Amino acid sequence: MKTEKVTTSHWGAFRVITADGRITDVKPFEADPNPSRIPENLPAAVHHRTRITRPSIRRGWLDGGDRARERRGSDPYVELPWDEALDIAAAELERVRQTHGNESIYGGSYGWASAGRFHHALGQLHRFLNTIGGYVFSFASYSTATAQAIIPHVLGSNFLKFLWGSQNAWPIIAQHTQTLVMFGGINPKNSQVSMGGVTHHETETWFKAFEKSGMRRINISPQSTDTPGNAEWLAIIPGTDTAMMMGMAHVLETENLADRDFLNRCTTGYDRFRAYLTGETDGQPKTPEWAAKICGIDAEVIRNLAQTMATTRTLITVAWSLQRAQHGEQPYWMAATLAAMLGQIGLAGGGIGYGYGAIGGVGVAAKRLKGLTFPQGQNPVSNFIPVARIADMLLNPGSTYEFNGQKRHYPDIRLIYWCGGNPFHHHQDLNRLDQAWKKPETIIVHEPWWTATAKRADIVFPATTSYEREDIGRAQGDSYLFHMPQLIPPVGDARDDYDIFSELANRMGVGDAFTEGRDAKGWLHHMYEEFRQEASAEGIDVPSFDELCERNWVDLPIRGSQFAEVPFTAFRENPDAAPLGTPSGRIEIFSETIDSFGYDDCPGHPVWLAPDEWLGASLAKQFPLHLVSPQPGDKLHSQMECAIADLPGARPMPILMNSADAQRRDIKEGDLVRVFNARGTCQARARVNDEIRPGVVALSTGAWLDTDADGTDTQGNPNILTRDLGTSRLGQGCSAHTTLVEIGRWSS
Ligand SMILES: Nc1nc2c(c(=O)[nH]1)N[C@H]1C(S)=C(S)[C@@H](COP(=O)(O)OP(=O)(O)OC[C@H]3O[C@@H](n4cnc5c(=O)[nH]c(N)nc54)[C@H](O)[C@@H]3O)O[C@H]1N2
Ligand SMILES: Nc1nc2c(c(=O)[nH]1)N[C@H]1C(S)=C(S)[C@@H](COP(=O)(O)OP(=O)(O)OC[C@H]3O[C@@H](n4cnc5c(=O)[nH]c(N)nc54)[C@H](O)[C@@H]3O)O[C@H]1N2
Ligand SMILES: [Mo]
Repeated sequence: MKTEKVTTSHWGAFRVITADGRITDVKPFEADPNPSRIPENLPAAVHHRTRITRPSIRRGWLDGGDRARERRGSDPYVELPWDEALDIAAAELERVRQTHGNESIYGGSYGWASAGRFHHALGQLHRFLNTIGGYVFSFASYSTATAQAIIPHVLGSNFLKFLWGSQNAWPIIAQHTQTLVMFGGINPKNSQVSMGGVTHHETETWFKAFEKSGMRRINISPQSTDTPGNAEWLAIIPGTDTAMMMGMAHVLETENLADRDFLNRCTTGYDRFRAYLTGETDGQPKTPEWAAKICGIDAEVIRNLAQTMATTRTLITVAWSLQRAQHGEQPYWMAATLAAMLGQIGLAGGGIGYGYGAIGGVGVAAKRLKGLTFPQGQNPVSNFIPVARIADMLLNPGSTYEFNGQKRHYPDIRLIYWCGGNPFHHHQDLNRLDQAWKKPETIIVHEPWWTATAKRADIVFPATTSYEREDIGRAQGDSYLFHMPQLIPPVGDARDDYDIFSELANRMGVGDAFTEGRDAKGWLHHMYEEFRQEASAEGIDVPSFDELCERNWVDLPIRGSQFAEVPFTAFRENPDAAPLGTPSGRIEIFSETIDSFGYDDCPGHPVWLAPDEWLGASLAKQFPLHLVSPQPGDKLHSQMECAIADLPGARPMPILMNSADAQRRDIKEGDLVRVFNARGTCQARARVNDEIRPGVVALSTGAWLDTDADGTDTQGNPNILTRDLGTSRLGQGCSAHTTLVEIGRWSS
């Protein structure tokens, strides 16, 4: 029987055609003006030979003893019936809890999993682990950990709240912004995606409108393609944006273009910063000429741009990528400082914005509605790690480290439980993670596919995908509400994460506490009714659950220019009456709090700190190319990679390099190349053009790590090369973009 239904995922809604229990085709969703092509790989991916079909336990782990931990990644698996595998997992969880306590279980389980409000893998895992006594959790995300640490000190707001609530919306930018200065660009390739979905893909439409209206758009990025249309391109050296911003700040300060009134009324600590900017404190004025030598952009260009910014309505935007780098706190802090000096924060279309384009929901004018959450309960364990410090934690149990003013200790992890993420895709320096991964006694993973992570687990449970179960779809900044019907039966013996956890909870004597007597359908009704009531209290009518199921989707009246607000207006008008959440109530250009931490890698005001790896480092003599590793345009991270990897010539991944760099190495378009540094090696396929700055190469994330006998990754996963280093003691975010490499033609 053939069916056609709409469903949604992180990349938006699409139609799914099924026949005889299989997904046979997908079609765009008619209400989306610019649908993503990501779902085109779905029919091949869902039924792919790499699906995990049965519960599987690693042979060496079953053998007992030290469980042959060094064989993780190379050991065969034994398939077991569900009941037996669940008994084993429940007994092992109980053993670890009893012997080592719940602080020995790591359940951070970072990852995007799938959309859908109930079957969200991480939420399911966290509720389960809370029910059995807690777990060590992870703080923040690979996406924005550094911003989440620095922004509250500077702008006084939780970064995620800032993201959704304190940014100029697209219609306001279109109407008021004259100069749009984009550090790291605004890339529609990225705004294809948003957590939980984005139904209207509209970034490119807005950019067409900006172009038409004559808005000046400046893409400051190593890649010209980081902004749509014909924006001006300033091809900056990666990792040096802070220096460029300081060069601009110097112009504002010395040419009397800084808004003194705004600085006096709305900020604190400008004097301390100015002494650094002008060189009073360190003898080095941060002139455009000084900046030019670091960032590779002409001093005159920096000067002219600063002057333009001071005399036109200017919005400075910063991509998230800039803070996924060593000292990633600095460009975020410095951009806010530069915007404060321009004095346009709180004016329509002016000021500062973070993450436009990074995900689709940012900048969308919509009413934010709460709800549709699956309750996770309370975690009795208080210890956590900053999310990207996982290998440090596993390698150094009991040791201390610093994080945002705290001295903390790493727990001694005996069991890792991962559900809904792929650390052997996403973590930096995968050879180091591989070593760290050998430490715990047991690793349990739920996955639909045999990813590199599943292949390194001890107990592997096959999970359904969102097409194999019923759910509800809704995302922040999106006005659509979806019933996500079950489209096909589970592939193989896969089960829903919820069912797996319910079974484990039953075996551990906490079944009722976990399920509260509800099956999946019961939870969907329960969560939906709560949401419906909350929406109703906000004056929004939401259909009954049965009606939603019938209609498949509804467009709620919560999107449009009428929901666009200019952020910071009340603060700007009267900062005493509407203070920010910082200690001073003002924008903190100097932070007494951060200063009191005494971190030389993140002192009391923004500073230029050269990263360990950048084109100006001595290491660049040996590894002369700066590797940036952006998100892939044709998929979400490593999801559905199996289907793409099957396409002829698709793997290893393409690496983009400038023609001058290629010529020097005798590399031509399409050549197989070796990308390497002291941490690792991968293969890649050369893509040669001048859309990238000389000296910089770009290899997107998302390949499924697959190493040969020499340890070379044959697929092209950049994380075999990246550095596993906290951004600073403040943020401890990931530093993926701080990586030098060399490239040569593949010769064997
Ligand atoms: N070098 C470099 N590395 C990076 C980045 C970078 O810029 N450069 N970016 C980082 C960032 S920002 C991020 S967000 C991460 C992304 O890294 P991840 O979020 O880990 O990547 P995904 O591929 O989305 O992993 C999600 C996994 O969940 C599985 N899954 C899907 N649905 C379900 C389900 O219902 N149940 C279960 N149990 N599993 C499910 C998928 O099959 C997939 O394996 O990568 C980070 N890594
Ligand atoms: N299609 C698709 N979209 C996605 C995702 C996906 O996997 N696929 N993932 C989503 C997720 S989880 C996230 S966190 C966001 C990430 O959103 P971002 O972090 O904004 O995006 P990236 O693609 O990592 O990087 C954007 C660009 O930054 C530039 N860049 C790198 N280093 C520097 C630097 O030092 N200075 C400057 N000026 N530019 C630099 C690179 O040229 C790169 O192309 O994307 C989201 N959107
Ligand atoms: Mo992310």
